Amino acid sequence: MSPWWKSAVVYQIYPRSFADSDGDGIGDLGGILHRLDHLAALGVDVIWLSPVYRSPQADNGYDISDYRDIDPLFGTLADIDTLIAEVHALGMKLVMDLVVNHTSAEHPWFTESRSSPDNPKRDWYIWRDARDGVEPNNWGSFFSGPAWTWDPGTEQFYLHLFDRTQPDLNWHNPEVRKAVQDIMVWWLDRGVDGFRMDVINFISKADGLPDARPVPLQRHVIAFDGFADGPRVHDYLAELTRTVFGGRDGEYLTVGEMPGVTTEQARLYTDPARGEVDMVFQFEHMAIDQSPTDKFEDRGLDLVALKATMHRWQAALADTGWNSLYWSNHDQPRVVSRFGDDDPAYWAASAKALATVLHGMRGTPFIYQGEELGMTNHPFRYPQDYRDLEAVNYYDDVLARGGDTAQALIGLARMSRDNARTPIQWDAGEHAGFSTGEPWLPVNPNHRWLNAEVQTATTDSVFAHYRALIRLRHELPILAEGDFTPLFPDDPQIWAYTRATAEHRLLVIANCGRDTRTVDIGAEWEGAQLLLGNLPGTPAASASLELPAWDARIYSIACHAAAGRRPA
Ligand code: TEU
Repeated sequence: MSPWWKSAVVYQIYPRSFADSDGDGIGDLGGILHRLDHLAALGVDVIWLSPVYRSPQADNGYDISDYRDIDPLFGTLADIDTLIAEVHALGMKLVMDLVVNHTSAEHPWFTESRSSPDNPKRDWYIWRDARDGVEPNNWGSFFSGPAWTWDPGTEQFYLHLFDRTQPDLNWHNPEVRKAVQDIMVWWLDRGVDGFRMDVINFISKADGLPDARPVPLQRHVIAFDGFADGPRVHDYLAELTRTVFGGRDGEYLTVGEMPGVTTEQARLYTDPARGEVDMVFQFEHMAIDQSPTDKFEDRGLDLVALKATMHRWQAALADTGWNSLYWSNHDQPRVVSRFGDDDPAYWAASAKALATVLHGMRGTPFIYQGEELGMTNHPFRYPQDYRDLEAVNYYDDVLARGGDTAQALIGLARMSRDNARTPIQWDAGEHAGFSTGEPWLPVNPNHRWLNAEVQTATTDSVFAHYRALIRLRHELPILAEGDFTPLFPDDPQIWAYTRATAEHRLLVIANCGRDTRTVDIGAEWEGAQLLLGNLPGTPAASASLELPAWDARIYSIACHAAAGRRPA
């Protein structure tokens, strides 16, 4: 029997920006509890909660100082118990974010580790001597500068792939692995239904921590070849699954967030026979409009390339393994502004068209909070508008090396993670119904017309379209199981593919642009039933379709011939 998560839809909550119950301008568990009806109405199966553990919040909770407590910003352990119970009562599941490639520098493990070279926890992190008076290798941090920070007290460098406040754990040490297992079991005992595992393909670093291939004009290099999919990562994940779930892993969901993962590696990670993770969250399609050496340098969207990468992943995991499908998360700009068209004339149709092509694919769809409303990028303008440490460090870095700050601001406005983190737009009122206090990041001014209250009361809203797509996934096994075949791969504006089982065929087709297009889909689709369209008055299929701007459709035909061939 197929695992339950193959026909499930996951919804990601970024708690800081979802809903605030106590008026401090920061979202919290009480706020989530209060808004669970929104998720029940949408029809999602699983909630993935971004980190709510105790944390200094340098990276908004991705820097954890106590894995067994809730940050007072968000509430208490009693609140999470209530949330787990309420989510279950509504028939949904709750998956926690597990951030264990690194801890916060304020975690007691690290305080001990840095206290002296012979502290028993010294080896829980990655410490090295200086090389010729500088960092031990040329690795750079994802958040600008070197991936090493000097500790004057013990006169060694420690490794941090992310911020200096996020030291990397040494997974080579069995005590570290045991400590992580214990944390996971502790949360399963509390009733959670699985984990989204942050940068989990980074936990095994290359032996000897070799220099990365140099990049011209860059002193520090993001060294994917040095830490992604390293030598022991598969062993560590298999060990984790074995020890934590003890054969009951089918009941739970594990999602490995894996930047830089290749399709070949993803097949290994998600091969059920190997018992590592259920699905990977990969990033190839998120890099399509970015320069390889600077994510804020916009290359523009090449739709043919975007389709090609998504289709390659569909093919690569067709027989073994499983894809997760997503357009956005808390680290990416809003998809309707990025790959769609947020001009008011095209905004709704393009949000629905993008949703349609994603949710028609094989894999488990993830919806990031606000995406179901078609929330857009924020009109950020000035350096001081940003809260995210990645954006702040990037700007400071450009400034320090005398770079083009005007260009940097254009890049940040398009790509900054803060675009995804503005408060959810619940209604047209003050602070968009997110909080009674001043929100930690400003509300998008378009909440006057773009908000949940309007959309849940409207039958042709972006929200209603997402709800319809989720319902289709629950009702039609073909969406989970059917084969995937791309059509018109070289067309720069039409995104189309078929899904097929022996009994049933679907055609998913979208015009990803403003110009009307006529597309010849062939006589076999003549008269096919329209399952879902995003514009009013969409007809049944004909051999040739006329698709206005951002028109998206799903057509269905039952294959009687195939059914007739079945043995009696
Ligand atoms: O992100 C991992 C990651 O590599 C990226 O998505 C990253 O945030 C981006 O490329 C930076 O340019 C995860 C979390 O999702 C992210 O929020 C955390 O900041 C990061 O790990 C560290 O825990």
